Amino acid sequence: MDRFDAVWVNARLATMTHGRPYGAIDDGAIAVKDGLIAWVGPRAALPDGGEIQHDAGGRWITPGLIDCHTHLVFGGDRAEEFEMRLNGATYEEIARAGGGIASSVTRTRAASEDQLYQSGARRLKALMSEGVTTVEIKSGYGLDIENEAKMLRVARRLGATLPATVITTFLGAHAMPPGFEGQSSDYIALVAGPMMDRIVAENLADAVDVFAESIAFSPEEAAIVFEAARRHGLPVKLHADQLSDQGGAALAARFGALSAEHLEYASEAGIAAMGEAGTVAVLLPGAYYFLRDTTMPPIAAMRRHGVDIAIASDCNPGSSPAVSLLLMLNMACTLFRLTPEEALSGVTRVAAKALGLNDRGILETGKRADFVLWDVSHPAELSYWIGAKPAHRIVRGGGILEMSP
Ligand code: DI6
Ligand code: FE
Repeated sequence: MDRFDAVWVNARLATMTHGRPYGAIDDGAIAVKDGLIAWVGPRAALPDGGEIQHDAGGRWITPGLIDCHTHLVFGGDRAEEFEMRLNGATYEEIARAGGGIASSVTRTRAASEDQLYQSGARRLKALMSEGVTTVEIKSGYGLDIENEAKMLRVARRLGATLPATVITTFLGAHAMPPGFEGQSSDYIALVAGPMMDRIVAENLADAVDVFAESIAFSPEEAAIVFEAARRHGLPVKLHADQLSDQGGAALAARFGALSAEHLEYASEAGIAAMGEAGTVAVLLPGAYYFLRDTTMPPIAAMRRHGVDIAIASDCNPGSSPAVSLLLMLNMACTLFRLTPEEALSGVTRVAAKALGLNDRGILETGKRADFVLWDVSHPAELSYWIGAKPAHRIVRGGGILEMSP
């Protein structure tokens, strides 16, 4: 029996492990067996045993990219609200007037499962064409039992039919649905009770998320949903302090959340608590950009308190209609002043941590053989170009993807 199924040689590896910048190995090799990395290191030390040899042509190889925060399953779009905002309305005003998330809820409820699958697949394929091999998808535009289950079934089907790992997150507490005006405690009881029971019974969610915000739910309401998630053994995450300081970062930390997202208005104390808890900060520069926010997330505090930073697209119809994770790397650097190395860690090693996955995100023996060959001469180019398509070949579970560009 061959020791390896295939060996990739003549590569420069950005392993994204600690130590050297990018965990770089100059003249590197990766051996694959049964979908996993069986060996990785300098080519000169590569043991014998590769049946098929692939020449990477001196290209850089990174782990497959991970988009750890998206809402890419939804009906319709919100281009008309984009126009309203350009004519002077704010995101919050549109939301309070019954638009915003609620208008996507109407369109998502009206869409069939096949329609949602088709439009979601288009967006997922756009992400994948840039080297994304793992993506998280949230519910949150159904907001009743049937439609939340429908969205999550579509997300599961995307993962089952397309060559990407899909992690699903139940975000029933995304906004108040029509019919529950002024009865948020009733709606939260539904989300934390029958809705979550059904989602769990059908194994539709890998995690639970809440939008804690003045236009959504209070920290106390988020805590009720988190308690229910805990009873079901599901990890939690939180849309925290995006538009105002709600104490979301500290709440996420208190529940040992995998991640807290957005965080533009998070306090230093909240960030410190996240550092203590090991909760990842997921930054979403697409939403910051698209809503023309001017309050930066407290990056310096995150660095000071040892909070790991991930970057994601937040792909959604209202605040970040983004289907390019590489553009988010560029924005993380230009808008948030992250270094290109921090940005790349944020869509590989740290993004895996934000999803609770320890089988991917770095090039290391035993991890999944998900990696990308790039037509770049330095990994910083992945953050530098705008609109380039530098992915040369995408390998997932050891196999070359046919859709490789
Ligand atoms: N924060 C966001 O940026 C998205 N969801 C959330 O909780 C926006 C969702 C939308 O506007 O449709
Ligand atoms: Fe989001």
